[in-house]
Amino acid sequence: MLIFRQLFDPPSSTYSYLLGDQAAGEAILVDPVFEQAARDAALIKELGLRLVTTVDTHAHADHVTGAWLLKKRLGSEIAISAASGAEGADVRLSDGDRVRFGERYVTALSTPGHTDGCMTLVLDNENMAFTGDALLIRGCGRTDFQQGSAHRLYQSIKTRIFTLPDDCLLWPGHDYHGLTATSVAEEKAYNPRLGGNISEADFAGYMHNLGLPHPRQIDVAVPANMLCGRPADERPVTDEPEWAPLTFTFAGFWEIDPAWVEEHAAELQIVDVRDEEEFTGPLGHIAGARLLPLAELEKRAGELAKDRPVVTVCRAGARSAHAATVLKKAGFDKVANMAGGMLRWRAQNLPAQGARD
Ligand SMILES: N[C@@H](CCC(=O)N[C@@H](CS)C(=O)NCC(=O)O)C(=O)O
Ligand SMILES: [Fe+2]
Repeated sequence: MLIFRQLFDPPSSTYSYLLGDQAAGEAILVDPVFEQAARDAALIKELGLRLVTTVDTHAHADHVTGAWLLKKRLGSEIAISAASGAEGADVRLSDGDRVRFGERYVTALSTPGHTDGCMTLVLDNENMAFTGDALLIRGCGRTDFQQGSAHRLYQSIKTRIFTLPDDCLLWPGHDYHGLTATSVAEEKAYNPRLGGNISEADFAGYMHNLGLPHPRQIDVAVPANMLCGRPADERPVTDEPEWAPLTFTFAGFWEIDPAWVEEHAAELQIVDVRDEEEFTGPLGHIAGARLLPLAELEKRAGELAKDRPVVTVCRAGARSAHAATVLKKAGFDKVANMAGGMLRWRAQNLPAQGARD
C-alpha cells in the first residue's frame, strides 16, 4: 500500500510530500523545509518508515530545503537535478531518472522555466505528479529570477505535464490560497495563464507583467539551497534539546521515557497535572512530584523555576501533553511530557508513592 501525506510550511506556503511503500517500510520526502525537519522526522518515525531519499524539485528561492538536515538526522540521500547546479547532492537527477522507495518509484521529468533545474516527479502508475513550482493550482511558478523563462515554462507544462493522463492528480510546490491539489484535465481547461487556447505569446505577456515582489527569504534561501540546505558556516543546528534524550511527536511536543525520569528525578521539576483525588488515588504519584492541576497550571506557572527542566505527568499522558504546551507558551524552554503517564510508569514497575493495587 502507498502511504501519502501532504505537509505544509505556513511561513513559506510550501508543500512537502511524503511517499511511502508500507510493506517495504521505505519512504521519500519531496521538497522538505529546513524548519520542519523535526516534525517530518517525527511523522516518518510514527508511520514506521525509513527515509531513503529527499528529493527537491528545484533550488528554491523562498525557503531553505530540509535535505541536508534530514540526511544528518536520518541518513537519507539527497536528490536534486544536476541542472540545478546544487552542490552536495548524493543523486544528481537527469531527465527520466527514477527515485525508488521500496517497490515503488517516481520518475523525474525535466520541466525547466521557473528555474533551469526544475523537475516534475511522476509516480510510477501516473496517477499523481509533483510539479514543484512549474505548475501551481490555477497558476504557475514565476519566471522573473533564477534563469526563469516564460517560453521554456510554457513548453515544459504543455509537453511534459499536460501530456500526462487527464485524471493524474497534480500536487504543487506551493499554494498561497489554501488550495491543495488539482488534476491535468482541470489545469488544461481552467489554468488562467496557459489553459485552453492561450498561446505561448499570451503566456509570456502574462508572465512578464506579474510584478511580484521578490521572495522575502531569497538572499538566505538561494545560497543555502545551492549547498542542499547545509549551513555555510556549519554552525551546530540547535533545535534539538540537549538536556534529555527527548522524542519529538508529530503532534508537536517533546516526550521523555518514564525510566529516564526515574533516573534523573533529582534534577527535574516533576509536575503532576492530575486532580488531587487522582494524585492521592490508587495509581500513586512520583516521589517529589509537585501537584499542579491542569486547570490551575497557567496561573500558577510562576511557582516553577524557568532554569530547571520540567517534566509534566498525568494518568495516561494526554493532559500532561497539553500542560507541556501551556508551559512552553508561558516561556519555559526545557519542558517534556512523560510518555504514557502514570499508567506506563506503573507498567514499568517504577516506584510510586501512595500506590495501592
Ligand atoms: N511572498 C512570497 C513569494 C513567494 C514566491 O515568489 N514564490 C514563487 C515560487 S518560489 C512563485 O513562483 N510564486 C508564484 C506566484 O506567486 O504566483 C515569499 O516572500 O516567499
Ligand atoms: Fe520556487
